Amino acid sequence: MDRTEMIKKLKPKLNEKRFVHTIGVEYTAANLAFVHGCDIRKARIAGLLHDCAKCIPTEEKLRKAKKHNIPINKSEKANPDLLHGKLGAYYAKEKYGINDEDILSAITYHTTGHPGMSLLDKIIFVADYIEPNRKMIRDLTEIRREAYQDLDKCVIHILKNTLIYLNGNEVIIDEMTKKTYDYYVKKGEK
Ligand code: DGI
Ligand code: FE
Ligand code: FE
Repeated sequence: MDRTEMIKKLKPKLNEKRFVHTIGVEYTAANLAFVHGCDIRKARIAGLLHDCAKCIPTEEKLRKAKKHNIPINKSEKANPDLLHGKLGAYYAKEKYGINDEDILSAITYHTTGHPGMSLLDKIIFVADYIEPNRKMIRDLTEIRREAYQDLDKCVIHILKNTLIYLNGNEVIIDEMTKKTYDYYVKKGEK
């Protein structure tokens, strides 16, 4: 499936704001791939499809995950919107014909990250946070600079701010978010 065909399929699945964000992530991921020496084609596809399941209604996300035998953890049960990464990777494969495990992993983990992320995983995780249509949030100017200068430092900064934000909202924090943060802080200390 080429990009035009992919977009034709994807656009009706998203609202206008999410589509604009998606194109922003695609181009930001491509730019990060230029700088950090990652496969540009993979970065663009992962960027395009990362939120393909985002606009499915919350309860339906849970239903679809069960239907497709996607494992659901405690925090995903409490907050099924977190499933849009795993569900997105499922649709990328089944509906968009993506069999590349690197792309599917980047989509799967784009919300929480995971310990030992690949370069492409990190690029999508970061591009999702910094793309130009994101509303200004704490430290975003600095985080955008770090994205091009020190990717691991940038990943830690995003996770740290996400954890602060989530703590403030008193929601259940996915174990993976915390694990990923601890992993990269430790890695940075070495
Ligand atoms: O899908 P996007 O909005 O582009 O970005 P995303 O996939 O990073 O999702 C962001 C949302 O996910 C935001 O509302 C915060 C939430 N989130 C991220 N990590 C966790 C989390 N929510 C909970 N409950 N627990 C987490 O660990
Ligand atoms: Fe997302
Ligand atoms: Fe996103």
